[in-house]
Amino acid sequence: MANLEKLIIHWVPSTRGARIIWLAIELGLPYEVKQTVKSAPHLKEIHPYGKIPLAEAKYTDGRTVVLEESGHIISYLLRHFDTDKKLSGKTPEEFEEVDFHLHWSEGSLIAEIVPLIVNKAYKWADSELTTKVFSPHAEEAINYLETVLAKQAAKGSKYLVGDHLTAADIINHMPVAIYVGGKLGPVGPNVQKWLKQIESEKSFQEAYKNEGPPPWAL
Ligand SMILES: N[C@@H](CCC(=O)N[C@@H](CS)C(=O)NCC(=O)O)C(=O)O
Repeated sequence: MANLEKLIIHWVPSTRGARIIWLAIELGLPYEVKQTVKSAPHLKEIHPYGKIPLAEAKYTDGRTVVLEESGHIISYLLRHFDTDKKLSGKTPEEFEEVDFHLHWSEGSLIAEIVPLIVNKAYKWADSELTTKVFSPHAEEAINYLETVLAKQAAKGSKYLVGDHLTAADIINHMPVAIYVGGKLGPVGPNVQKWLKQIESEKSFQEAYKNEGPPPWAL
């Protein structure tokens, strides 16, 4: 069977890119970070969508598997390289919960938060659309995480799924960090504690060591 020679991670500071570096570190994969800029034309030559994160899994038999879209990249890497199920969920129930977060984070959570960042950046924060539609939806998503984390805390866990860091924490970090750091709405104590906890992990510190200013400060 061919082995992974290298995972090339195309990365831009202050984007979703570092979450893939974080995952690669946690999985102990050989990886190389190629820094670029958003919408760089060469990215579309690698994958026609051309967004960050974008990764290329290079195998010892000469194959290259191009990986695009956070949830898909993470799920591919878990399927192929998380042999002891460390980051995928140890039990079938935990596996489903992690898988839920891989979809929910990009499909729901970030979708509720992006309009708030845009409004903040363009100073439309007092628009009716924000106060009546976007803010309540984002708040609902963050409250959902608060509920999950409160239940986890009652069981003695500091993480979203099971008793240790999983891909659920990794994928949700960025949208929550933006929401909390950008002061986009109220945040419960368990979400705040969770954010501090995962940001204190060694693998996080390593993955984010070259990170630029947060998106709300750009
Ligand atoms: N849902 C996608 C979002 C990808 C995305 O929009 N990435 C941004 C950076 S965080 C990007 O590449 N923007 C540049 C552009 O829009 O051309 C994922 O999670 O991979």
